[in-house]
Amino acid sequence: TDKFKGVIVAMNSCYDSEGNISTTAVKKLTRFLMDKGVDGLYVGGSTGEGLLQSSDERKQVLEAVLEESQKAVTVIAHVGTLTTKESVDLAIHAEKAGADALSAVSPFYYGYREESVGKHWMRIVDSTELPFIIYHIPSTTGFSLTPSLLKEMIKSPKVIGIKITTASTFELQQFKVMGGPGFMLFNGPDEQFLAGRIMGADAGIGGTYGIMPELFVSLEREYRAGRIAEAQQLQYTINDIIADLLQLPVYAALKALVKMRGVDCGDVREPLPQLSEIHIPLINALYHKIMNA
Ligand code: SI3
Repeated sequence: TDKFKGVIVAMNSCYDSEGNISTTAVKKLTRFLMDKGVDGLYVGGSTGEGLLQSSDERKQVLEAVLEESQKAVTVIAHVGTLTTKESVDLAIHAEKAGADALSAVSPFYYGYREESVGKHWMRIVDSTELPFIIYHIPSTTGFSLTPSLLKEMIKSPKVIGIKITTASTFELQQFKVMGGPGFMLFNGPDEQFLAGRIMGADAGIGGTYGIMPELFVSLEREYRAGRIAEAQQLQYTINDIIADLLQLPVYAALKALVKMRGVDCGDVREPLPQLSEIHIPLINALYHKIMNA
């Protein structure tokens, strides 16, 4: 449906100076992104540090986002954890709190096979009435979604799509076809947002959108209007920024830039790498690039 189209920000979580969740800052970030015209928010994913938080903290973040957004944008709750029980608990909470959809990475650490991953995901799916978006990110989980598991999962009408964070638009397109009519693909790598859209992604979910929402909102608008040359130009501008970002500890850099854009979300949680003095000049240069783009 249209609810899941366009620019969906994988938003940061916000902490206070002591490192505790700051619901005030989460709401401020939600407002900032909404004011920029994004279509949706993806809460507690990779950029959102969900896997570095307790369940209770994850619930606090999601509730703050939902309180501030008041249904004006689509909110997808990432509920992936290491245990089925905890993910189901987060899913049930997300439904009660008013999220529009669920999403989860595959369970990791023990190197699960397809059968176990499928069971885990389906237990989450069956725990609520919400639509579910598979989060396919083999680079961090070590698990790669297979066509056979996808075929199994889409037997449930609640499984509405895949968020695909791999560099292959071929894989994206193949999953799109496999899913059949109405099945949605969400582009993961922000540096190929346009490529993903052209090959069949209905939307993008990304972490760098948060520091330059204007650029992604414009890119999406140009793409929808069929102005591909303009869209490509915007993607080039974005990629010049992302290329610099990738020289830095990315998640920490995103938070530094979100702060420069007016919302202090604190530092990333350990063991994620923090910024150091040597990174500051590049961060400042990046900020200027973004503001002058
Ligand atoms: O869950 C999330 O935070 C995401 O949306 C992940 C997203 O695909 C990001 N990838 C990772 C591994 O975090 C991208 O937004 C990524 O940061 C960006 O493309 C820069 O490479």
